[in-house]
Amino acid sequence: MVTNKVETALNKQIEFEAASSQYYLAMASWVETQGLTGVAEFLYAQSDEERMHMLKLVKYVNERGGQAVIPALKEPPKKFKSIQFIFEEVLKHEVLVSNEINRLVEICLKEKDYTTHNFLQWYVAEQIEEEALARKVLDKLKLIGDDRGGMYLFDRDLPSISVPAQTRSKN
Ligand code: OFO
Repeated sequence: MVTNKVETALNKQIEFEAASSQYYLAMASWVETQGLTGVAEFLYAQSDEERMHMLKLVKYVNERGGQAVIPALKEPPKKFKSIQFIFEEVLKHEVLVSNEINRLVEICLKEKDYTTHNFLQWYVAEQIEEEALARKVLDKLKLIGDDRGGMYLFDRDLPSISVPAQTRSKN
C-alpha cells in the first residue's frame, strides 16, 4: 500500500512522463514537416518511450492500492526554432525529470516505502541513459554546424542511435 504522500508524488510523476511524451510528439511532428524523417522517427520513438514510462507508473500506483490520475496536458508548441534548439530542450527536459525522480526517491525514503524506492531505481537508471543520449546527439549537432551534407547524414543515422536495449519498452 502506498501512503498518500507517495501516491501524490507518483501521480505528479505520471504527469511529467505524459507531458514528456506529448512534448516529444510535438517535436516529432514538426520535424517531420521539415523533411527530416530520420529525426522524426527518433523523436516519435522517444515519445513512445515516455508514454511507456507513464503507463508503468499508472499500473504500479493502481497495483499498490492507490489510484492513478490521468492528467490534462498543456498544449505543446507547434513550431520550433531549429533541430539544435529541439535537442537542447530535450536535454533540459530530461535534467528536470531526473531532478523530479530524485525528489520522488527522497520522499519514498522519508515515508519508509522501500518497495516504491526499489521500483524507482529503474527510472533512475533510465534518466542517466536519456540524459547521456541527449548530450550525445547535441555533440553531433555541434560538429555538424551548418553543413547540409552533415545534416543529411545525421538525419539518416539518428534512428539507429537510441537508448540501450535493457532500458527499452518491455519493462
Ligand atoms: Fe521518462 O524518461 Fe525521460 O523523461
